[in-house]
Amino acid sequence: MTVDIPPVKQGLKFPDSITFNKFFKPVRIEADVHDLEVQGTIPAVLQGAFYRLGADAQYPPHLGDDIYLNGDGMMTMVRMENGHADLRTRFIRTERFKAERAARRSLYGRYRNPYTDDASVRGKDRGTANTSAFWFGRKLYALKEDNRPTEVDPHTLETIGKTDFHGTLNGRTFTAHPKIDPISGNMIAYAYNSDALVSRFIYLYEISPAGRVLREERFEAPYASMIHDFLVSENYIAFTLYPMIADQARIEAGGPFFSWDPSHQTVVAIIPRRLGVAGLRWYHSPKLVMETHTMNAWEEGSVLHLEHFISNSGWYSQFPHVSDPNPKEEPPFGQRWSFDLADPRDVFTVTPMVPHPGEMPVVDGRFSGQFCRHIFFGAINTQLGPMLDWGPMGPPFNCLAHLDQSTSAIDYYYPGPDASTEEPVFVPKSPSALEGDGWLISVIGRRDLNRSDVVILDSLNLAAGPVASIEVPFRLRYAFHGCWAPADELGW
Ligand code: V55
Ligand code: FE
Repeated sequence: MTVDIPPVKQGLKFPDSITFNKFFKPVRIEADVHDLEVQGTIPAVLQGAFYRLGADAQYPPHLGDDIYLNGDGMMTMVRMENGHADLRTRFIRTERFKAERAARRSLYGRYRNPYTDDASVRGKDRGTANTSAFWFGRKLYALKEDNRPTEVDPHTLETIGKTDFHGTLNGRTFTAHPKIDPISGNMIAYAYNSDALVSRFIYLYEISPAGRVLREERFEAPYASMIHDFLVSENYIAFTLYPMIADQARIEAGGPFFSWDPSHQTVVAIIPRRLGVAGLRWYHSPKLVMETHTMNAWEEGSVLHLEHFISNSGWYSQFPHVSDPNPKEEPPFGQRWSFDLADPRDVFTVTPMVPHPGEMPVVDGRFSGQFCRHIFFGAINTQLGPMLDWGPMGPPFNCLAHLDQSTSAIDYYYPGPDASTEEPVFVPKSPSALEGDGWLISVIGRRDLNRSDVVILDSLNLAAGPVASIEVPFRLRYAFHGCWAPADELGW
């Protein structure tokens, strides 16, 4: 009698590419570590949880290689209680995650391109829920701009599921960068590619803390492009649109979802919040640039100031140039764009804010939409130390920075020559603390130790170094955006 022994399948292996090797190799650990080691003292006001969301990868891509942005959502929680810190990490259980886990391999193809998927998942939801952990209305969301928000249990990090805000959200997508209006408490949000895989319509939403869409409007952009972030002041909403173009024919041919097409212009849409899209005005940037992330918008008389990070090139580490096979990616710099709305002309002024590359900014959310004196961000300052090895999204930050707009002085936290910083999350020191006086939480990637620290810094004295450094006993894969949820809102 003979027995059929099935052949041994090839072992699972991630490619040795910039997305998947060295310090950016997928981590995939779903951890529960109680009482992390803490150096220093966690401030007493930090009772609650720090969340961050990024892209990990459950399986090597079946198409060979991939971009970093296409990974599976992985949430980190550091729960802080009376100076103690507990860690939890969980993959978001998207339809994609569940289908690939069941198949024990990658089934979904390129970033936002359903034409590259395995036949077994054709037509299935392909969201990755990997960009932003967002706390609003006592709920925790995992956001990715190509899909609806995914609700996550803030205690267990279990995936609850996608939300349509009690049936009030019509679109199929939702931004990863909503803003909370500190005056009304409502969320101001938008969606693009919401009514089709590729669309020129942009939808605006205002959502109550009870989780209901109160207002929806739409307007048409001159082209269908990536719209990753936007700006909200007390009375205006603004979008910087740049030609990271989505091309339906190229997508259907299995190509990249976006590519940088310099035949289009960078434009700004300014929308008065009360009047809505009926009052929309378009401005044309004389320079072809890309907005990466926004800091803040505020008004001074008839002038609207938009503060954001701006790059003079496309984002070639993720998406190609339409014709140049070897384009040079430029780093983002902080700029203030000022629009005198009393002037009927299509003009604005540009003022540089930061003398070196920076990104991933945050302001004190209690004051967003008004002038914020203090701006915090990740930066590359080669006067502090060397550049780190290029990662899958370009050169990593080597410091955290605090720009004081009243003096133009910049204060830095430099974590050492083999360490990178991530987006800082801001928590005020008390409800009555002055604007910008808080604690910054950031994750430090320590290449020399192949692990991560969660650091807590005095926002107004970064140079003093962390007041607390929480040791994570393994490496957290570089993530995108995080938030803080206070214990009283969490119901702890
Ligand atoms: C960005 C990030 C994304 C994405 C599109 O930072 C743009 C920009 C993490 O995913 O899908
Ligand atoms: Fe972002």
